[in-house]
Amino acid sequence: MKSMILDKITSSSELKKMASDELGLLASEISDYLINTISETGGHIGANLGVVELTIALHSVFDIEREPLVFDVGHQGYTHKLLTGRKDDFSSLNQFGGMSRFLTRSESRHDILDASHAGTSISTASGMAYSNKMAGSSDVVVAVIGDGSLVEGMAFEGLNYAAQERLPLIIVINDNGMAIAPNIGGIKNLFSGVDWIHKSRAWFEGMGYAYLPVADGHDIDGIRKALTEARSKVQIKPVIVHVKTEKGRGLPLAKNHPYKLHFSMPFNPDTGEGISATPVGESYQAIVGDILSEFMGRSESVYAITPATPYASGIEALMEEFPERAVDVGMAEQHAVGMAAGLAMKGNTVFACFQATFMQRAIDQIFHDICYPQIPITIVSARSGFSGYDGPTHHGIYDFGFLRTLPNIEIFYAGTKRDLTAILEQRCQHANGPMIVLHPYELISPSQDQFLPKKITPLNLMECVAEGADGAIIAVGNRLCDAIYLKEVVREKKEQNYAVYNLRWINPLPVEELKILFSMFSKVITLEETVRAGGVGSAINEFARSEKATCQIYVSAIDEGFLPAGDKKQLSELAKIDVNSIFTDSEKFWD
Ligand SMILES: Cc1ncc(C[n+]2csc(CCOP(=O)(O)OP(=O)(O)O)c2C)c(N)n1
Repeated sequence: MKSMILDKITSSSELKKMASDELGLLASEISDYLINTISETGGHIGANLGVVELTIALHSVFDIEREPLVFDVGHQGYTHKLLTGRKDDFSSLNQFGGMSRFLTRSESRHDILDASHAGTSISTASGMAYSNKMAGSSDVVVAVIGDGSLVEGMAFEGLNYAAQERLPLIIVINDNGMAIAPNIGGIKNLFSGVDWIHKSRAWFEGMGYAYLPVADGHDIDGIRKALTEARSKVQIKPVIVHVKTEKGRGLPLAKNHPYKLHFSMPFNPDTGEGISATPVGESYQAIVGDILSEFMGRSESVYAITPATPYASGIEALMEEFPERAVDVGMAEQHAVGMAAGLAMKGNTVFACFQATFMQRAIDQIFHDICYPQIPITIVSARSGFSGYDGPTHHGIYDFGFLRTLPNIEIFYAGTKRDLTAILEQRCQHANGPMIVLHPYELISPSQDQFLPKKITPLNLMECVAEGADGAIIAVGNRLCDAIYLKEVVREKKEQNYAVYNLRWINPLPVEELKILFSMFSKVITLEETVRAGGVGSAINEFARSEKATCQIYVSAIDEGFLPAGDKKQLSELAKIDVNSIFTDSEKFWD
C-alpha cells in the first residue's frame, strides 16, 4: 500500500517542518495503513486508531532524541513504530519472531520502556526526569498513559511523587473512557460529564500539576498547542495534558464488543466483520464463567471479581447476568485481592478472576492479606503457562514459583475441563482456606476425555491415567496429552512401558503418594509448562531428595528466562519441553 507522506518519512524530526494540513493527511494515511495491515495480521486496532493524531502531535513537538516519549503498556504505540522506521515490519505482527504487539527496546532506541504490564510509565519517566533535574538539564520527559492504566497502583504512586519533586515531567493522559472493558470508578467520574475539565483541573492543580485539557484529541493543531504550552510550563512544575480521544476512531469495528475494539484477530477492513477476538473453540475461561453462573444463580453470597480482565478470565457474560456480584474493579490487581478478602471476611464465597501474568502485581496482597490471615478466597488465574503472542512478559510461566513459597495457600492446576469443573464446584460448596486455581490459555483439547478414568480420583491425589511398570511420567495440568504421547514414543522406541499420572493439586504435593511412587519406580519424569526454578518438578525433586529416594528424576521444564511471543508448539520446541525434545535430550534416561 502506497502512502504519499508516510513513505517519505525517514525520521520523526521531519514532522516538525510539516504544515498542519500535511500532518492531517499523514494521520489519515496512518489510520488507513493500520486498518489495512492489522486487518490481516490482527493486533491492537482500536487502541491504536485512537491515538494516531496524538502520536503525530507528540512527534512533531518533541525532539525524541532528547525528550523521550514513555508510553505506558505500549499496546497503543503502532503510530510511534511507524514514525520510527518500522513500517516494513508490520506484516510480521503476531508471528513468531515478528514485530512485537507492544513497544520494546529490542526494536528501537525510541521505545523507552519494555512495557506490556500497565501503570509503569509515570514512575520510570519520573526517574528519568529526576536525573535530568540533577544534571541541570532542562530536557523534559513525556509519559503517555491511558485513563484505564492511570488507576493502576503504581501509576498513582508515581503521580503522587512527581508532584512533590516538581520534576520536568509532562504526563499526557489519553482519555478514551475505556480500559479493555469500559473504564470504571472515581477517575472515570472525574473525567466524565460536562464539567470534566473543571473537576479534573481542580484535582490535578490541587496536587501541584499544571493542567492543560484538550477536548478534541483528533485535532492535531489543538494538541500541538497544548504540548507546546506544556513544554514551557514544565520548567516551573510538572504538567498534565489531558487529551480526550475516541478508541477505534474511523472503523465501524465491533462496536458492540469492547474487547474486539481493543484487540482483534484478522477482520474485514471495510466492515469490521469476521472478527474473533480470541481463538474459537471451548476455552477453560468459559468453563469458569459457566460454573460460576450456576452457583451465583443458586446462592446470593457468591461473588466474582476481576481487575479489568473480564474477557481473559471468562466472566464477561457473568457481569451482565449478575451485575452486582460479578464486578470489574478496574485495572487494580492489588485492590482486587484486598476487596476479595473483605467480601470473604463477611462470609461470602469469593472468586478473584485474574490473568496469570497480571496476578503477579498482587503477590504481596496474596501473601499479606490472604495467606497470613488464611482468608478462604479462590483466585482463578487464566493463561497460566504460555500465553501466545502477547510477548515475553505476558507468559504465565512463573506463577507456581512465585506462589509456592507462600505459606497457607493451596495451588491447583486444572489442565482438563473435568478437573476445572470439579475444583470450582468444590470451592463453590466449601472453601476452607486460600486457594489458587491455575488454568491454561489454549483451547480445551477434545481428546483429553478419552484418557481420563471413568471415575474421577479425589482431586488432591495423583490420578493414574495409564498403567506401566518401567517408570512414571507425572504430568502437571495441561501436559497430560503430552505425557500420553511421550508414553507412546518411549514404548515404540525403547520398548518400555511408563505409567502416566495426572497431577493437579500441586501445593501441597501429594507426599504420601509420591513416597509410594518413588519406591515403585526407579525412573520418574515430570512434565510442566513452568520455569524450572521453583517449578513443580523442582518441588518433587526436592521432596525426593529429602526422602532419600533412590529413583532417578528427570524434570522437563523451561530454562529460558524470557520467552518470545509464539504459539504453544513453537514455544514448547524453543524451550525444549515438547515431547520430541524431551525424548531426544533425555535419551540416556530411558536406557
Ligand atoms: C497490570 C496490567 N493489568 C491489565 C493489563 C491488560 N490490559 C492491557 S491494555 C489494557 C487497557 C488499557 O487501558 P488504557 O490505558 O486506558 O488504554 P487504551 O487501551 O484505552 O488506549 C488492559 C486492561 C495490563 N496490560 N497490565
